[in-house]
Order: sequence, then structure tokens, then C-alpha cells
Amino acid sequence: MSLTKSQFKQNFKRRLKDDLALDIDEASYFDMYKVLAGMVKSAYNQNWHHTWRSYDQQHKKQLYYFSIEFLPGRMLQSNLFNMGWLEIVKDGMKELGVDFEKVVEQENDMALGNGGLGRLASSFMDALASDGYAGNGNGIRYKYGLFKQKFIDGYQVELPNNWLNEGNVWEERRETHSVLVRFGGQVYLQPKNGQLKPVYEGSQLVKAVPYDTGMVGYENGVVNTLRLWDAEIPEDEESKYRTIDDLRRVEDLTSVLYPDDSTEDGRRMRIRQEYFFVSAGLQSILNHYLEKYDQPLTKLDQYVAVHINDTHPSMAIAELMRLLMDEHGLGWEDAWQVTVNVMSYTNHTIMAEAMERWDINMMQQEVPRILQIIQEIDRRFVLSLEGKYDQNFINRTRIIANNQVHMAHLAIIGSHSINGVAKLHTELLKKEVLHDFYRLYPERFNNKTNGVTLRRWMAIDNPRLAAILDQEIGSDWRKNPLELEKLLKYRSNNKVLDQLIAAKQANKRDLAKFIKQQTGIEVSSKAIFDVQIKRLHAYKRQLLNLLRIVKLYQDLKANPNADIYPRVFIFGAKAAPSYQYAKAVIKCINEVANLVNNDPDIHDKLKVVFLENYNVSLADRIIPAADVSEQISLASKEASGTSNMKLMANGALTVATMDGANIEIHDYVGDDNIFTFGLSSQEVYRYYADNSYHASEYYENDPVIHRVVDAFVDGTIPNISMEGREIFESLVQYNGDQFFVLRDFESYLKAQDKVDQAYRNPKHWAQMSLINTANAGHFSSDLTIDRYVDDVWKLTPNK
Ligand code: 6GP
Repeated sequence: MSLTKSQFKQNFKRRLKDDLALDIDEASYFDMYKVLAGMVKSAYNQNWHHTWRSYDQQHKKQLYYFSIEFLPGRMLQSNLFNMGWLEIVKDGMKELGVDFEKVVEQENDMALGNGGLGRLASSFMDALASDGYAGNGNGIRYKYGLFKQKFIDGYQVELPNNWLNEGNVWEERRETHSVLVRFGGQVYLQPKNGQLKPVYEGSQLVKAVPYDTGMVGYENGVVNTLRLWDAEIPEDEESKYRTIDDLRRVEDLTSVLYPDDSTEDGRRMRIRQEYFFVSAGLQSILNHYLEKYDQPLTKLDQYVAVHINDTHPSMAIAELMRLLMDEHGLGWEDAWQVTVNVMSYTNHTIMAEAMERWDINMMQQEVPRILQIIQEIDRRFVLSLEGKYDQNFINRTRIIANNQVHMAHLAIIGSHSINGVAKLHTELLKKEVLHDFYRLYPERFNNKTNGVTLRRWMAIDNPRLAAILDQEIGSDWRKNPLELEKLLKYRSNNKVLDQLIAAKQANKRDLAKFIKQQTGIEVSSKAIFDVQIKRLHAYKRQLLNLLRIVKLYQDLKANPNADIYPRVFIFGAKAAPSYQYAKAVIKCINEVANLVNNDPDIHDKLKVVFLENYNVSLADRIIPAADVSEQISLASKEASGTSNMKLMANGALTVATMDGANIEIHDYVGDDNIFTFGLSSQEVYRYYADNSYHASEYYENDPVIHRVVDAFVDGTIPNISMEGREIFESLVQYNGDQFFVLRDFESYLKAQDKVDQAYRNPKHWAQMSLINTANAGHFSSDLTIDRYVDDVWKLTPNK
């Protein structure tokens, strides 16, 4: 895919003419975006074709990553980068007098996800292609991505994110690969040719149409496939769709991500969505296998791996059983063996409320045959334990209990591999959350610490840092992330440290400009840029950060000359639409921001900036400019975290509890290059065991905490009478403060005081920052993928 600058300029001008009948000076930025993206796509299409042909010809084992979320963000720059075109195009555009950045900004974020889970899926797509493995994605083509967040009077308001409005240049509709997915009705079994076969009555078929997007590997010619499914009414079934409700239920299948699960309708829709993409994906995998690989289905596990990304796709286990038995005639034992060998499962959270359980009646109504098969899996599972384990153990581990289907149990029983996403998380799964299953299947459990796409977060998003790295240690780190360790040699090199300081300053100036544009708030790039970007959730403790801001505000009001190093607190976070508490926290942060930013006593010592609509492209802007990374979840609650990795790679220093992957970051950078604080996970579990944490005691006995928490109800912070009260109440009750915010407050303040002091020595700060960047290679998703490939999926690289 080689291209010279003059070729690029010529082609670009020609395509503007050929496609749109425009000269450059007549084209809008959006026109130019479309034309450039079209050029990129036609250039990689050859390789795309070649890639899948070569997999088929070699009968390569292929992985299919099933995920309810994918978060690739904008793809123009990353595709250009992976094809080796980015610099040429940037220069060429400059010579053509086009502002390349404006062209890039035309692309709507492909925001088919919520947070870490979806972004991880996309970084794995990039790593699989870049490492040359046959790995594909399977998910849903939502018409509306995750909602667009607006703040109105400080409140989060959710607007539809109509990302497909202007079309999506990257996708290809593959009509001929459509399949039918069956919902509802009655099913009973009837003997046929010596086997029991299902007979359906009154069910409805939905047509699943795939839209494929090329996943371009980094400078290796590999292009894998992300297949997203859309739902339509099949032509010859139209007569069965009589009511508006019938129609709407098909439309809704691919309308929004995570329908509100606080209502019955929402839960029903989630079951339908999950079954929809799982069934469509598996059918298309089997069709392809039988046609191109032409091997018996009993050998499927030698050629196909299916990964279940969290529990949402776990019906894949029952659906593969169904396809193998009902459609292809395998017996239960053969089908089960193949299924377990094909399937593997990642758990992404220990939060109990995120562990899906579906009402058995609802599954009966929506996916009756799948429920039958799950019941049989459950029956056989129970049978296999009887006599060996006591009844309590069996009740705790079986799939169906109390009229609910426990999806994690299905995923575990039906997979040969179960992994957590950071060392501590996997240990907690084994010891606590999934301990019973660990006793049953110790060999299935393994850890795969998450990773991030360093090429995106460093090379593309932070060209100033990348230039320093290239000059000092060469550019190999893009392919071999551990090369970053070579940077350690320069830890005392003043020239390099000065360059790092200058690069960070320039990045901060860029972000300050953006903040001004977006919010009108003036921030100084000389201040500490203190960043907390992640979903809004009580366990992630944005509130802990906020309490400290309130304390600093009070300190400065009492003593305007207090020696506080100027800081800009930057937040980015969406709250789930039905999560009231999280929304209350957003409102309070916004009101504290108003208060602090407009109080003349505070001068420039504190600024609070909550950027709207946090998403991948906002992260692209914020991360290179961060000095401090807030990773302050209650220990044991954050499975891994991935913003911690992106931020450290860009030289931010982490303020961290010993939670998730923070522990591994700490192990690599050492005590001196991270600011740790707070309870350990053991201490948290000890509190749970003896029920000895009493928030009210902290409120009553600690005058600082008392004063800070009172600010939420005594009028100090205006306009939060309801939300402030809600937060106040949650903190001060005897058994309140579920996530031990008050317990960790003092220790958090101390850690932050150290940050404040350390930042005053720029050279030393730069040195710590360099040590973080140098160790970030360990958190590259390229390496994470290598470990999945070797231990779980058993793929071989493409030659
Ligand atoms: C998230 C975890 O909260 C985060 O710690 C982790 O880094 C990320 O997954 C990737 O593994 N979990 C989710 O987003 C989620 O929806 C059900 O879990």
C-alpha cells in the first residue's frame, strides 16, 4: 500500500472530481473526509480480500470475538496510520492548503459501547490484525450509539447519537450472508430419524444482515473483519408482522445499546439483542466453516474459537449446541465436547449487579428452544455433582435457580477457559466471587491483564512524545512495545527531560485551547492537569475526588494565600441513564465547578472542568495533556481499568488505590513513581467480614470530613438541594458509604499533598513521568493478545 505524497495529492484531487464533481476550494471538510476515507478503503480492500482468502486456503484457525460493545472511535487516522500513510497525507493536505484536523473531525465516533469493555474489544481487534492473527469481531450495528451527553443547568441530559445519519464509509453490507434468527412461539420435540427434533409453532423469524468493517493491521497487509448485525423483517415473512408492536420489536433489536434494564420491556429487549447477534454470528461461522473448510463439525474446535466477552454473549453456548444438534444432527455428547472446546469467557467485573440473571419465564417466551437446552445443560451439571458436593454447593453453582437463569454460570460451565482482566481481579474471582467454580474447574481459570493500543494513544494522539521517542530509542516500539524500556537510559539526561517537559506543556496548551472553546473556562497550562476519565460509577469514586476539591476550596476561602499548587481538575464521564446516584454526582461536580471557577478568592489556584460527552475522540485529546491520572476506585472493585494504562503511557503519574491493574503498574514503575493510598483489598474484605465499617463515625469524629460533607447540604455549594442531600445521606449513615469514601479520604489527601510537592520539582517530575512511559510497553494490547492466542485460542500467526 505504498503511496508518495505527489501521488496522494493527485489521487485526492482526482477523486474529489470523479466522485463529487468538486475542486478542492469548492469541497466542504465533510466532502474531503468522505473522499479520503474512500481512498483509504479502496486501498485496503485488496488486502482485505487477500486476508480472508488466505485464511480459507490455509484452513487457518479463526477466532470470533463476541461482544455486545465495540468502541473503535474515529477510524480515519488509525487506518491511515496502520497503512503507513498518515504522515504522507498530513503533509500532502498541508501542501493542498487543507486543515487535516478539520477533515478528521468530520467523522462521527463509532460509539457502540459504554466504556472499558467495548474499548478493550476494539483494541483487541487492532492487536489481532497487527500481530497477524485471524481474529474477527461479532456484534450489533446499533442505529444509535451510546447517547450523546449534554449538560443543562449542570444536569446530564441524554440525546440520541444518530451516528449513521450521514452514512458510514467504512462498512460493507453483505446481503448474501444474511441469516434468519428465530424468536418466541412454542417449541416441542418430536422423534425424527432416531433423534428428537424441535417443532416450532407461532415463532417469528428475523433477518440478520451483516455489515462488515475492515480491521487494518499495522503495516503488515492484514485486514480482519468486524461483523455487525442489523435486523430486518424477512421478505417472505412480512405477513406474520401484523402490528406496529411487531415491527417495533424488530427495529428495537438494533436500535440502542443497553436498553434500560430497570423495566421489564428493557430486560426483554436485552435478551432478544443478545440472542440475535449470538445466533447470527454462530450461524454465519458454521456456514463459512462447512463451505470453505469442508471439515466435519466434530473438528470445529480445531478451526474455530469463539470468545464470550463478559456474559452478554453467553447464550452462544446453548445456541452452538442447538445448531450442532438440531440443524446438523450431532448427538448431545459430541456437541457438548465441541462447544466447550470452542468457547472461552472473560469476566470483567466483580460487581454483583452486573452479573446478568434472566427471568426464566421471559426466556421461555423469547427464546424457548435455548431455554430448553440451558435446562438440559443445568440438569446434566447437577447430575454430575450429586453425591460429590452438598446440596448448598449445587444450588450455588447451578445455572437455573429461583426461576432465574444465571448467565455467568452458563458461561463458566460451557467454556474451557475463564479469565479475569488483572492479577488481583483473577485472584478475587478464584478466592471469592467464583470460588465454587474454581474448586470445580481449577484448570480453566487464568489471568489476562488488559492492554491498550499504544499506537493509537501514543503514536497518533501524542506526536510530540512519539517524536522524542523515535529520536532517542528508534521507532521500533510501535511494533515491539517493550522497546520503550530503552527510554530508561535517559532518566537522568537533561536534554531528554527538557524535551519531555516541553512536549507536555505544548499538549497542555492545546487542551487548554480546546477547553476554552468548549466551555469558555480559561485554564493555565502551568497548572497541574489532574484527570479522571471513566464511566461515572460510585465504586470508581469520582466523589472522593470531588470531596477533596471541596476541601481545597474551603481551605482557600479560609486562607486565600494557602500554599496550594494551581490545579485544573478535568472530568469526563457518562452516567447510565437510569443511575440516579451517578447523575447526582455529575450535578454536584458541575455546581462545584461553577462555584470554584467563578470565585475571585480562588484566583487560578483551582479550576474544575467537566467536559461533556466523554468518548474515544475526547480521550484522544485529553490523555496526552494529563499530568495526574486518578485511579481511585475502592480496592477490589475495579477489575482492571485501562485509562490507567493509557495515561501512564503518556507520562501522567498515577494517584492509585491498590486495585485492578494499578497494582501491576505499581510493580513495574516502583513505589517512587506512583502515588498509592487507601485500603488494600484484604482490608476491604476484612471490613465486610466483621461488618465494622461505620461511615457515621468518620463524619462525627473527623472535623475536616464533617465540614466537607456538610458543604453538600449547608448551602456552600448552591443549586444542589436534592442531589447534595442524596449524597450527604449516602455518606453519613451508620452503615452508609458503600464504597468507603470517607475511610480513604485522609490517606487520599496525603497522597495528593505528595503530588503537590513533587510537581514543584519539574526535572524530578519529568523523570518519574519518563519511567512511567518506559514501562508502558507491558500494557500493550499486542502483548495481551499474544497471551490469549497462546493460552486460550491457540491461533498461529499469518505468514
Ligand atoms: C470494565 C471494568 O470495569 C474495567 O475495570 C475493565 O478495565 C474493563 O471492563 C475491561 O476489562 N467492565 C465493564 O465495562 C463492564 O461492563 C460488565 O463489565
